[in-house]
Amino acid sequence: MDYQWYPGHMTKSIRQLQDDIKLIDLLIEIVDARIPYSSRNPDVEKMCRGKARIVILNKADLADEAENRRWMNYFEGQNANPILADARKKATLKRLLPLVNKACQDKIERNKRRGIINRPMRAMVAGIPNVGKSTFINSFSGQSAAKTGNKPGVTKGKQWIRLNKQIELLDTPGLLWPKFENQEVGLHIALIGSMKDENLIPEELATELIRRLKDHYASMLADRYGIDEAKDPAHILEEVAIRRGCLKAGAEPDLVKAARILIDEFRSAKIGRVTLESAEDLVP
Ligand SMILES: Nc1nc2c(ncn2[C@@H]2O[C@H](COP(=O)(O)OP(=O)(O)OP(=O)(O)O)[C@@H](O)[C@H]2O)c(=O)[nH]1
Ligand SMILES: [Mg+2]
Repeated sequence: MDYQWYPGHMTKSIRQLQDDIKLIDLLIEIVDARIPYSSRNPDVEKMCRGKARIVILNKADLADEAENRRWMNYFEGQNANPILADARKKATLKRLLPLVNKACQDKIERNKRRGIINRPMRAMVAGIPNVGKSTFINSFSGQSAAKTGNKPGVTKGKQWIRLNKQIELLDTPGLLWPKFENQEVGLHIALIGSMKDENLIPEELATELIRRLKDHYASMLADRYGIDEAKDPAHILEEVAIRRGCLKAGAEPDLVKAARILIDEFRSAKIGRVTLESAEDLVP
């Protein structure tokens, strides 16, 4: 099947994003730690020239810890100011504040030279669907933040959340469209749940997931479902159905039901912490 992006209503959000980026000093790009490559937006780089950047590897609690470390190294090598995060946790935010200062250092110093002192940095969160943007803003603003309200002039109609003396956050996140350079990227986005499930074929997604787990996470499927991993993905799915009692009339294995279980248990990391893309593949 074709792993397509939400067609249609992206043009509006692109324009919105371009307008919002003009107002900010810092872009906080949230990516999914299980697919840091595919969940990054291809055009953000261009749109954010001259702005400070932070890359949040979110849902790191669901991703493979060894891969988390590799991705941190990779992004550090790109001076992208990365941080591993669970956006639901307050501890994440504590680690984030010093990073904001580091990322914005140039801007803060430029301001100082121009006599502008104590002006908070204005930040915005952006990311593809379901990556944790709202969760992040909620954790952040739940902390101690007060809405600073509409400000006239440059920020007509925008709500800013005052986090502390140093940072204000735009309270609506930017929705990014991911890259769709090939089917692999689309598949990964579908697997983590950032594509509308009603457009997907569960058995096909599950079979692709099984293929990847067999290759990169040997014995994970066997441990969880008690199946024989040597079999091919389609047979493994059938066995998962049988093991989990997913049967249709006439004791036929219900592959759709089994596929949904497998995908859910992958997405919630019940099956184990899995990263689908290795940073090593990007390093020459
Ligand atoms: N395990 C885990 N779950 C998270 C994390 N961050 C967010 N979630 C969950 O991921 C789901 C999506 O989070 P949202 O904050 O709604 O994502 P969003 O980017 O605002 O999504 P859209 O508004 O649809 O674009 C929710 O069920 C969150 O509880 C995280 O770091 N770890
Ligand atoms: Mg949201």
